[in-house]
Amino acid sequence: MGTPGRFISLEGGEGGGKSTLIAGLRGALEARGLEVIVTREPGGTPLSEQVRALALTPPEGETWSPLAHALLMNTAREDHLRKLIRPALASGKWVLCDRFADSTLVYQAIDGGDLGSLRQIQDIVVGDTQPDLTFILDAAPEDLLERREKRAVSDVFEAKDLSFHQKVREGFKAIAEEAPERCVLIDALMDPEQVLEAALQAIDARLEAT
Ligand code: T5A
Repeated sequence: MGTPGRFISLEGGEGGGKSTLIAGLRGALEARGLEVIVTREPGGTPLSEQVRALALTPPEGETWSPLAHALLMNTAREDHLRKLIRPALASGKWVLCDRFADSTLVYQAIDGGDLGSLRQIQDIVVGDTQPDLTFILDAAPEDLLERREKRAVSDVFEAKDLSFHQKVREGFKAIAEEAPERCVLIDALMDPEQVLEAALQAIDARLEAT
């Protein structure tokens, strides 16, 4: 068997620039001759994309409990890992994933999910398939307001107020402090080119990317 690929997740609050960074990373890594898969959570496989719709845009007037939400995210994740992420890594591809398990620990805990239970579910679903590297795009939520508004996304989290987004920021920062060997905090207010440069530097410092 050849060398396995690398798994990189991108995290942070809404509108932080994850999709923009992923596009840049894909180009830069492909230019190095690497095979790159870009995917997202919740989603990434046909079944998980259906779960995404159910989780993020439930029928009007309906809401999920934090536990049910976490189970949905992890149901989607199990399918995504089994059908796309693990096979891609095993065949030597690099996987760039727009959000992964850290998002469940942050968002569903803020909504009231019990952190111990969330971690237990995550252990079962994710197992050893932890990202090799996680970029957390960080900025004060008020500084990202304009960007968020530009996107015209309307899902169950977009409607929340600034204090919710502040908790999201703190949640991701806490994860970065807990797992410094995996996580790299990037200032999301830098120019897209500078954000990409910071990410590539971290890849070069921490992973073999040649
Ligand atoms: N969720 C997800 C959970 O609750 N639990 C879970 O387990 C998981 C996996 C959807 C929601 O799902 C929740 C969390 C989320 O609320 P999502 O689809 O990732 O998650 O939605 P968003 O976080 O809202 O992601 P977006 O794709 O909408 O935003 P991005 O990717 O962070 O930002 P991006 O790149 O689209 O950029 C936004 C705007 O800013 C500009 C872009 O051009 C764009 O207009 N921009 C910049 N401008 C200036 N400088 C930069 N550096 C810029 N980078 C981007």
